[in-house]
Amino acid sequence: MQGTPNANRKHIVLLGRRNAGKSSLMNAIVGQDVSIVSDIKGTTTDPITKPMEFLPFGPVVFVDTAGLDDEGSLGSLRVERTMKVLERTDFALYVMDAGEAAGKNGQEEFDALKTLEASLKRFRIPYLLVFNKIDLVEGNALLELRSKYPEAAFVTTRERSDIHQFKDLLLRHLSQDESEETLLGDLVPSGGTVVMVVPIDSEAPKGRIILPQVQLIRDCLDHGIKSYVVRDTELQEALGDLRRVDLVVTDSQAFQRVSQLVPESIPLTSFSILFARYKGDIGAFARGAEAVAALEDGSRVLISESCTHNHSHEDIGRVKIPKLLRRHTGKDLLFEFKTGHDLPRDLSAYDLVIHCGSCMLNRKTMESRIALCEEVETPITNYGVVLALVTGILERSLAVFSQDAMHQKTEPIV
Ligand SMILES: Nc1nc2c(ncn2[C@@H]2O[C@H](COP(=O)(O)OP(=O)(O)OP(=O)(O)O)[C@@H](O)[C@H]2O)c(=O)[nH]1
Ligand code: SF4
Ligand SMILES: [Mg+2]
Repeated sequence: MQGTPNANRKHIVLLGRRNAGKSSLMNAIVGQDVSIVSDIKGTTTDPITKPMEFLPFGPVVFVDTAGLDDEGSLGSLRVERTMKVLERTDFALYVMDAGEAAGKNGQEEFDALKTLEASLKRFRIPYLLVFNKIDLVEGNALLELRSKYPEAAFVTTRERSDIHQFKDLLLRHLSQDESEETLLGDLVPSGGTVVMVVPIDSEAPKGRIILPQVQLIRDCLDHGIKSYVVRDTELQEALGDLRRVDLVVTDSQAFQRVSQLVPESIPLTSFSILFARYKGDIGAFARGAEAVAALEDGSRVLISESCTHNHSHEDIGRVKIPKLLRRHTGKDLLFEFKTGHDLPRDLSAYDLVIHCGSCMLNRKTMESRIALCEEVETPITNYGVVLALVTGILERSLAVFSQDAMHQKTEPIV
């Protein structure tokens, strides 16, 4: 799992006020000095990431952040950076100095947590309150804290045994919050059969198949699903060979050709639709696609692309989608483009947001972005779904998801 990209790792973020011991705790958890520790407030200035295998849970990335109470103009920029990290946070550790919490200004500590709670709620981030530096608190005051916050963790980064126990507790929390994420393990029963169609044309990279296809094969193996990989030219023969096929997944470019070969009784979808569901919320994206019909002359459409360097996508976002959407709607649409990590602040100014496939982002980031759009009632969809819409294949490629699965990925189709 060494090569697991950060986009596929659970992001566990350490938050709290300056000097609470966030960096000390991160170093203790990962067993390395990755983040600088000092008694000077504001030592950590930028988010520090450390990917690791957190067994038996799996691949995670820990993120240490700057203190939330940082001051001055530079300080508030740092706080802004920390808050930005929330967008991609799957689980937060809120670190509080137990000595401060039990002291005469303790209320300040809890007020700071209360302020942050609104943001944690907004992005639906579960969190664990961690009282650190318990070695500095005398017995009775510590007992009082423990009885007031029975769900919290109590540690000192000075004690190795505390950290071991803390890691076990964290693992239990992570496993609790874990809903299984799968590309198609919930669509096809174990023992079922999937045929993948991978055209080998001039666009296919020489000598290999691309990562989404590899990931789908792995997902089938994980779920005991038999997968067959064929070119479009051998598809008909393959369908004849197999007694039963539960699902056909094709490259979108070949969808129309493939849909003529696959009988209506066999569900058919595309790699990009499966990934739109895996990396976001296919129900929200499908609703976003419905909003295309309501676009008018002068409607503002934001095209959001996460990487600034990906030239092969430039054509899709900047040229192909605007051209196809103008033709599909017959309207004079106004397109704006945004590349990079942030969405514009005022999303209510747009009639539709079309996001890239977000392969370099974790699922949480897309969920946060969808939530931000929903807050201001701006529909959001993605490249794969829009391309399926304008080429007339959306309906069939979504039919594999039952109504329930459009909102929650649970219902098997067979
Ligand atoms: N007594 C005691 N001191 C601790 C403990 N954990 C951390 N410290 C000390 O607290 C100070 C601050 O620790 P850091 O880990 O740098 O705190 P931080 O939250 O990362 O601080 P910033 O990066 O400034 O926001 C350092 O002097 C640490 O040695 C602990 O469990 N007990
Ligand atoms: S689809 Fe992936 S590679 Fe392309 S811009 Fe989005 S995140 Fe980057
Ligand atoms: Mg620090």
